[in-house]
Amino acid sequence: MTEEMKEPQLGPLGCLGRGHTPLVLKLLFFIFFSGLLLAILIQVFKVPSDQGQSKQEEIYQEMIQLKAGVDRLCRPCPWDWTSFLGNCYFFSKSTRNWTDSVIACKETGAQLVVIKSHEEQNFLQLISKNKGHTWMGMSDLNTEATWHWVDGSPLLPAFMKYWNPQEPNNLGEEDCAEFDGNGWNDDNCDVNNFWICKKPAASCPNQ
Ligand SMILES: *[C@@H]1O[C@H](CO)[C@@H](O)[C@H](O)[C@H]1NC(C)=O
Ligand SMILES: [Ca+2]
Ligand SMILES: [Ca+2]
Repeated sequence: MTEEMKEPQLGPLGCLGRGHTPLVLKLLFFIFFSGLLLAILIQVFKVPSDQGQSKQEEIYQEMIQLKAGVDRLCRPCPWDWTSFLGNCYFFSKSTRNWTDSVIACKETGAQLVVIKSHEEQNFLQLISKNKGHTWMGMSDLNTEATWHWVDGSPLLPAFMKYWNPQEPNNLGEEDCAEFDGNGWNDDNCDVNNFWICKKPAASCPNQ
């Protein structure tokens, strides 16, 4: 009887007696676990996004390096050609007559060299002096003593100083211009000489 009476009393007493403490504890636990859960959730979502960002950064860096590598592979001039002031030059290792030299250059998408500047002239003259007689893209085949470049432009007076002394002399019909020693000479077009082809350099990034 006593135990039966106590039981229903204990229930409400227990609840009432310890009523405030568990509620506060429950609240504290709720707040604590909510905070913990939030922290875990933040970690769970933050870590992959951080890794995602660093992965992106890694790929970006690799792409920059790859582009730099490709840029280094880009060459302003073909292999075996020499780059000078924005143009590419091919210095032949064999010899041909003037007409065949014109053709040889055309076949590589270039022109038998047309000289446009004094720097270029001095550069080509020096190389040819060390090598031997070398054709340039200039002749008076159309009209004797009227010199034209293969691009159709006339020989400008500013460049006439490059003729060697007493040249051009048209000795026994000489209609093609060559590098000869320190300057130019008109020579028989059938003679086999070295030749120089010229074409514009390709534009490469950061070069
Ligand atoms: C140039 O050389 C080629 C090949 O040897 C020859 O066929 C051609 O007739 C020559 N041209 C001149 C103008 O000498
Ligand atoms: Ca001539
Ligand atoms: Ca001559």
